[in-house]
This record gives sequence, structure tokens and C-alpha cells, in this order.
Amino acid sequence: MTQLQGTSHDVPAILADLTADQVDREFLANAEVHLPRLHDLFAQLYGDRADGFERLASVVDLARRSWAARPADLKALDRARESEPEWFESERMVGGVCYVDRYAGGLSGIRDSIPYFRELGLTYLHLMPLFESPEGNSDGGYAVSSYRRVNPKLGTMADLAELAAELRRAGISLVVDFIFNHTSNEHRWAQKAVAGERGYEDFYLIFPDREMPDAYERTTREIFPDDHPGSFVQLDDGRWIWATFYHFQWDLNYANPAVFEAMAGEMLYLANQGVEILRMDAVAFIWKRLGTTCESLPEAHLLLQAFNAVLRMAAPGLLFKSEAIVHPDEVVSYISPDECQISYNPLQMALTWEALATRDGRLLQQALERRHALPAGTAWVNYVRSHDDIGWTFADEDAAELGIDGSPHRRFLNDFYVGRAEGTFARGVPFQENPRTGDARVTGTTASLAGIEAGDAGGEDRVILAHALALSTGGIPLLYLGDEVAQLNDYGYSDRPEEAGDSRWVHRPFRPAQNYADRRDADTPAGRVFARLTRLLDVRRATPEFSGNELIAFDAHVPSVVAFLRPGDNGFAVLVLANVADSAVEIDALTLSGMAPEALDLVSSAPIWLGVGVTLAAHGTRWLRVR
Ligand code: OTU
Repeated sequence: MTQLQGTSHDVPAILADLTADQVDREFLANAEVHLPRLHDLFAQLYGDRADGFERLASVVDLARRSWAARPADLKALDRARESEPEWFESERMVGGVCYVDRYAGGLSGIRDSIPYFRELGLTYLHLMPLFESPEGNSDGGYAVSSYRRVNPKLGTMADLAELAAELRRAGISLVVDFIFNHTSNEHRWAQKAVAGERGYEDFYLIFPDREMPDAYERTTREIFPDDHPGSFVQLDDGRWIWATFYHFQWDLNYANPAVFEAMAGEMLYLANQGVEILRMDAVAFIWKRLGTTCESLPEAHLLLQAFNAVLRMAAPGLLFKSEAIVHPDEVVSYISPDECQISYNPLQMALTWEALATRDGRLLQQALERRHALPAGTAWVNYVRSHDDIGWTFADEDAAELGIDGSPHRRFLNDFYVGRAEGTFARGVPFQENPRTGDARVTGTTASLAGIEAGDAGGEDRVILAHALALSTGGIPLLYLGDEVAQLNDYGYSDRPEEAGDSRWVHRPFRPAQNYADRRDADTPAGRVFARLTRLLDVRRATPEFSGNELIAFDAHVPSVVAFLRPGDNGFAVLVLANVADSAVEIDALTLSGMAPEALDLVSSAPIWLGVGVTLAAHGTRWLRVR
């Protein structure tokens, strides 16, 4: 490994400088622990660059200044988090996600919604991208023009900081996106880079002609083929710039340590506004190397670890959440206390829908058995659906063991969920169908995908079943707000020019006011789903077995049944059973004979006798406390 050369910027020298400056004792203590790690990561990432070193010293200085400016209440939070590092693994954790404008009109509307969030029991609120971004299509705000200015239609940065404090007082951690793979083409850095301004030329990946773009594109994947082919777009002056996603989202060049420093500054700025969790967007794409897919390269991990080390020095209470919607082996590779402590669980999400479509629970059961475990000090974020499409990211090699051929199975699932398959209950919409590769993904709200929109008899049960799994496998369950009142697809997006080309807008409806008005009315789907789902939320919160991540797969001997135990104290455990079939099934007494016959149904609060077996209704789920 290359070492950073010179004497003035090695670890002892930087620490000595900090000591001489009589830097804050707490900062120094954190720097002593994390600077050696950061130095090592810098050596690996930037060791062969003349400026690698100075950048390290200036990043440490940035961290020092950021800590000095960190408000006292946030420093108190840092200490609280450090003394209870497992806080986010609690059974009391429940997340919600919404668009600020669509759900509440603006940041003040979000504030007004806090009583409702408390009623649901939320402890984590992910507000979708809310920063300044281009007018019209901005990929739902995922094209950021300034990380320090809130979109003026939503409020101001001061409003955001106040909201964060108010949420914190309500026991809710604010989560925002850290969209650091790319900026919008309107970001100040982007404009300077294109103008060739000194210091900014290498902030992005710009090439004079097609030679390098063609070379890279031989191995990269098309992400938004409806927008542009390949990974590059042409600038007005004829040059080519790297743009993995939309043409107005330009990828940053992290091989340049100035980019690392600049983004570390934006990250620390947000941390000091009171954001408690950063959702690290599109982590797989942040490092590029010719001849590779340019996804999940080893340097992507080193970069995340370096950002993590900076945070540990200057905002130690913060968490990173990984957004890697990729092969399951890669998803877990981002999860560790030193990298991203929490991560979306796209495999469980996709396989829940897979099981509902096939009425066969085996692929999901297999994933719970072999792909659920995580390192200590980390957690899954389990969700039924997000603001993005559903991609079928299961491992072909896992599927093959069950006799399932990956490609045709994905084709079946796509057809099923966009309503093209015989007997489907789903009303989804295709997303980014690529006729060249056969790739496609699916969009739709939970209720529309599960059959409520189509009037299928099992629709409401499937919504509950999918949530019952997300609430019980271990980790932070994340609700897409509005789904708890069974919101349906919003086809109006196709009439709105800036949304029409992106079918993900079908499942990002405005706050469904009528559904919320109906939520106490048991004669409506909204009322029934809300009553059943809030019951599950209440039970989860009171069930310590649901904390942490330990899960023991249980073979129920029925292919349509997903089953597992969540062990607790004193020999008790919760047995979770979910039946994806359209008819009731029996789990026989012999299968359950390893447990004491007396058990408790946690949802109905009724005792149950396992000695006669257990009946699961069509699309039924049960949470049973056993021993
Ligand atoms: C993310 O998703 C966001 O969640 C999307 O809303 C953005 O459009 C995108 O980044 C760009 O900022 O391709 O279809 O893991 O699946 O990062 C969604 C790889 C996406 C991608 C994921 C990306």
C-alpha cells in the first residue's frame, strides 16, 4: 500500500498541530481514534497524488471547525448515541417516508403532521429530497443544485433545522438524502467545471470526444435508458460528461480528493442542521474504473469509510444508510459499523412481492435463512416499497437451487405486476423497459400492486402480510406514508409534462386526503387497512423479541408459508407465520412439536394451543409468542 509521503501531514503531526491549537478535548479524543483510519483510507485512495496529503490535513481542519460550530444540543445527542450505540435496533423504531410538498405542502406542513406521526409511533422520518434543484424535471429532487439551500417552495434551511429540533423533541430522527454521486448540471461546481475554472476542471468526468466514453460504455450498465443511452451525455460544446442517471445529473469525480473535501463539507453542514441519518444515495456508482462495470468497486467502500471517519470526528451521533439496490452479495458489502450502519433491504422487499405473485414462499424463506444475518452494530431498513421502482435483485444462483431460472422468472414477475399475466391481481406500471437487454422494473403503490385497486379479494390481506413481514424480520421498518391508508396509484402523472416520462410518479401520489378521512371507517379499505396495520405497529412496539436482527428460519413444511422465530429472553420467542396462498393452510402439530403447546397470539391477545396445529387463513399472518 502506498503511504502518503512527507512529515508535516502524517498522523502524529496532525494530532500535534491539533494539540498545539488547544483544540476541544472531545474532538481530540475522537481524532485520536479515527484519524489513523482516515489516514490509511486516504493513502489507499489518494496515495499516488501529490495533493493527497494536504487534502487530508484540510479535511481534518474542516472537521475541527465543524465540531466547534456544532450546536450544544447536537453534541449532547452525540454523547447519548455513543452511550447507547444500539439505539436504532430497538423494537420501538419505526420509520416513515414522504415528499414534503406532496404530503404536507412544505416544511411547516410537516411540522403540523408531527401529532399524526406520533400517533403512528414513528421514530424516524425520511423527507424526500428537499434541496434546491432545477425547475421542471429534477428527478424528484435527486439532482441537487445546492446542499445548503432548501428548495424555496418548501421552506428555508432555518426551517429545516427548527423542524429537526422539533422532531427530535418528539422522539423522531430526521433522515435526509445525501445525494453525493452526482450534482445537478446547475450546481455551482458543475458550471465552473464546464467553464474550465481552475480548481474545478476535475470535479466531474468530462472528455473531449467519444473515445473514452465508448471505452467505458463497453462495460457499464444503462440505468435510465428512457432518458439517454449509455453513461454519458453530450455538452453544448461537443464534449461528453459522465451522467449515470438523468442527463442533468452529472457524476462527481471522487478520484480527485478536492471533491472528497468539498462533499465532506456539505455532509458536515447538514449534520450540524440536526439531520440524524443520511441516506447515502446510489452508493454503488461512486467510483469508476475502465474495463469494469463501474459499480461497487473496492474504492466505493473506501470512500464511504472515509466519509464515516470524518463524521465520527465531527458529528459522531450520525448514521449512514446505504442505498444499494444491487445483487444481495453487494448489498451487504456496504453494511458495517465503519461504513453504513443501516441499509435498505431490497432483497426482502422484492422477494415479498415475488412470493405474493407465485404463492410460493420458498425463495423468500431461503433469503431469510441465508442472507438476513448482519454484523453486530448494524441493521436493515425493511420496506414494502419505496419511491423507486421494484427491481428483481435476487441472486440467480439462489433461485437455481430451487429450480427457478432467473431471467424468465424476472420476466414473469414484470408481466405479473404490470397486469399482463393471466390471473394477475396487480395494477403496476412498467419502468425503464429496455428492449435491447430485456431489463425492466415495476412501479405502483402497495395497495395497487397488492390487488386493492383491481378489487381482488386478497388485496387488503396482502398489504397487511407484506407489512407484517417488514415489521417482524428485524431492523427498522419503513412505511411509505399514505400506504397505511391504502393509497392507490395516481395516473395523473402522465398529464404532467415533467413527470410523464418517469412512471415512478404513479406511486408518489399527493397526500390521500379522502383515505385519511376514512381511516376510522371500517367500511372502507382505508379504514380496514389502517386499523390492522396500526394494531401491528402497536404490537411490535410492545414486543422486545422484535429488537435486533437475530432470526431463526423455521420450516413449516408448507411451500406457501414463510416462517421464522425471533428469539427473546427467558426462552421465549416470537414465531412469525405468513401464508402467501389464496387458500387457508394447516401447519400440523408435529411440525410445531418442538415448542410448548401453550402459545399466545400477540395480535389478537388470545391464547392458542399448538397441540392441534395452526391454521393460517388465505394471505394470513400470525405473530405467536412461543417457548
Ligand atoms: C436512487 O436510486 C434514488 O433512489 C432515485 O430516486 C434516483 O433517481 C437515483 O438514485 C439517482 O439519484 O436507479 O431507479 O442502486 O437502483 O441508486 C433507482 C442503484 C435508481 C439504483 C439506485 C437509484
